[in-house]
Amino acid sequence: MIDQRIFSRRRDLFLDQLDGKAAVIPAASLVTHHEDCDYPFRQNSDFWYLTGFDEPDAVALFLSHRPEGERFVLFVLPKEPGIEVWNGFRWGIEGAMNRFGAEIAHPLEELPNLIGTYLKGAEGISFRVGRHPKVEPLVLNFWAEQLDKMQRSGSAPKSLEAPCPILHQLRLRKEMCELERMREAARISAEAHELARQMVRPGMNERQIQAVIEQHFLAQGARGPAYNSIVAGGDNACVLHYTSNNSSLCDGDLLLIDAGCSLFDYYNGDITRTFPVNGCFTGEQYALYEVVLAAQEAAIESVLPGENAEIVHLKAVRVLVEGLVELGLLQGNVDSLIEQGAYEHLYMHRTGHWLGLDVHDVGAYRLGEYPVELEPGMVLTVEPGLYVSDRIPVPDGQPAIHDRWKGIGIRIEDDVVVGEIKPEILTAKAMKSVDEMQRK
Ligand SMILES: [Mn+2]
Repeated sequence: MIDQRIFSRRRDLFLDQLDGKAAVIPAASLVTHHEDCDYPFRQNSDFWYLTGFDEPDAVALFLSHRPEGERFVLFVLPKEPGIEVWNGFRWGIEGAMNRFGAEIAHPLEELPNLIGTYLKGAEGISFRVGRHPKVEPLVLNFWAEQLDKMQRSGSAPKSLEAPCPILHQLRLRKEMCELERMREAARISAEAHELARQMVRPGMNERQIQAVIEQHFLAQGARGPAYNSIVAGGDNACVLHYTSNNSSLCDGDLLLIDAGCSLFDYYNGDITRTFPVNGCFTGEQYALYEVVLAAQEAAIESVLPGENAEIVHLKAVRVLVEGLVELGLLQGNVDSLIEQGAYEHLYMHRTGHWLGLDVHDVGAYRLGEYPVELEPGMVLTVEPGLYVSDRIPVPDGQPAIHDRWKGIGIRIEDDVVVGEIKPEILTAKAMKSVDEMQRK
């Protein structure tokens, strides 16, 4: 787990950059699944990043305008044995201070009364509007009152700004301890993919494979799946967010699995592998698999300092389009096919995303006109694919697709750290070579 000193250092960095402003960062709330039942609790990643506190409804204040010793204030659900006997342990006020380093802590119900006292004197307020319906009116009312009084008081917060640019810039570059946790999430996720591939046989249901994968996550001490696992046989793999996972696996089809675990401190793995259900590629499957694998390997090679996510994407697209032209699934000049997007009926998504506390992690891909340069310690997924189905019409001028190609969906995804000299593939323990994907 991440040491408390790490959270404390992050708070110092955040407070430094707030520069006279006050930030209000709320925790997540429980979400109702159906009457009387909640979804498993999932902490807000910004709140977690700064506090390591895993309870719902708390609110953290970061007060860079206040003297030392009064800059990190937590409002938490108080200890209440009568409620804890139903819903479990709470750290309460004492725990918030002694265990989580809050300099001051209060019961949550005092937030409406006290928020003004703490925010007063701040030059601006840093708060994400539109996301926290219970806390937002408190922040806005305070600001409105201060503005009303400003003529006489002479001061009021001058701006309301989003905390995201500061926080997400910090979160984009992973610390050593974060990379350690991501290696662990990747290890468990990769092992689960290996287990799944070894046991798949024609006639099994997709759910049985999902169970094997998710059982391994839990048995290895992960919190659970990082996102809804995709276990998609045959044509189901051409539905990018297929999660019903309830079809029978057919002899002769491919199986695409996109699954990764989330650890208790919310670091995530995100892996996709595709292989034949019966252990043997058909000619068409083999040909397309080789193209996707070549595209993925070429793209991973460019996960280096100074490159950017756009370059990684274009590397993959070029290899995919070249391969598709060679196979007769596209026709024309490679450069103009890329320029026109004439491949998008076969490859309709981007090649990757940042990975961290959120699976689609925060951090800008572009700043204005310019793509963000990759730096050591950034982590992104590299996940090209090809999806051959009737869902998207073939664009004018491109060849009709013969039935023998249809129902093939392939994606190969690894989690990659931008390395000084070469990329570090966190998920390398999940096999992907053509030979490894086949059963002898
Ligand atoms: Mn992904």
